[in-house]
Amino acid sequence: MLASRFAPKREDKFAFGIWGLQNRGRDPFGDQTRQETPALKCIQGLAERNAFGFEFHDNDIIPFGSSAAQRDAILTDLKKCMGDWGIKATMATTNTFYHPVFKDGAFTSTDPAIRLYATQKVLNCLDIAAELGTGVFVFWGGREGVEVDASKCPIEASKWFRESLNFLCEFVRAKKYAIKFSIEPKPNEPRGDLFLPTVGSVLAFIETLQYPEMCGINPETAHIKIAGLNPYHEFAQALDAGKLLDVHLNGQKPLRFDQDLTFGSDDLKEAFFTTKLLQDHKYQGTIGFDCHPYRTESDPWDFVDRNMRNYNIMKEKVAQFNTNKEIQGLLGEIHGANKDLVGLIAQYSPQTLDKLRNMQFNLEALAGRKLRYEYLDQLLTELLLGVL
Ligand code: GCO
Ligand code: MN
Repeated sequence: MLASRFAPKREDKFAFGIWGLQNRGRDPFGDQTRQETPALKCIQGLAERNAFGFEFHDNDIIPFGSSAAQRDAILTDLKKCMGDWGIKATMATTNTFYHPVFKDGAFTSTDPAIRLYATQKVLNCLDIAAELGTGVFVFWGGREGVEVDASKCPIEASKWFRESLNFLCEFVRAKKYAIKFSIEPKPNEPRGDLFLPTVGSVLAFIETLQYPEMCGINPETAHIKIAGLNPYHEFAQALDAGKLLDVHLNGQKPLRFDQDLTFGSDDLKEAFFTTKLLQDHKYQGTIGFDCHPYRTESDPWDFVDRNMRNYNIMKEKVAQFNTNKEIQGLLGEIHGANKDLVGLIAQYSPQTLDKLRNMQFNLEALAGRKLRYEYLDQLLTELLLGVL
């Protein structure tokens, strides 16, 4: 039996992308292995399991090509379901990758009509987000990239994307929607190369926009590991910049196709440090999971439960780590060297410059310091394995 103390509570603020729950188990080599769980069933099931919210693409809830009347009827049902079950729509996004019109990009298509169509599709989805009270609006550029570099210049592609984003920011301001934009980086898949592959590239791009304060990032564990990078560090960079609007937690073996595994199912230390980062730095957003049940599953519910449990288990491990006397003692030693020098160059002045120039360093003593990292890592390993 699984221990009940890790069962999720509303105040844990967990949310799931419903597209992961709707997933029918198709892959490039095989057909669907289960029935699609309808959107309202996904949302109800999440609420029953104490998730705080759900995330959605326009077409996860409103089928492509629906009429205005169909849209309104669907939204009425959805709002009723949200009210009845007390669940929030925490993140909205536009599907600008599935329809063949987007085969060579949406905002970065070489055809201005396609760029305008994508921008219009986002406008419509922003109206839905506002109606549902959603505060974070994501841009995941699934088709914004190339296989053939001869086909378009990345600088021009950035210009096109910037133009749409600036226009959409103006729209949100004009409508007084309480919505922020969040760009989700990914290095590749489904395109050979995607534009804006990492947290750093998104941060730099945001600064070129007209309203950088309206835009942030939602990094995803899997996307970072597809690039062979460290999710703890990437999430930290977004948080440090004050730009972490949402997170997409999941699991992924490094440098492979996009696996979208359950959070904590593949790399416990990484899940621990991601959790530690969000807990220690009092991240205020929702804890979003963007992943898919194994193709072998018949329904999404064991998968939903264990993503949330794994986060809560890691939360307990983080608390143990932060209060473990031996670990904290060791960290105290590691960070305790030459404390009197801290802040010496915090403020530039001719006097501090002079001080720095004249300082004498005993390199042999500095280089000789003992760093018991093997032992520290073993303490963490034993803590995670439950034997410390
Ligand atoms: C992926 C992405 C997507 C996006 C989502 C939001 O599979 O690479 O994670 O799932 O997060 O589509 O637009
Ligand atoms: Mn994602």
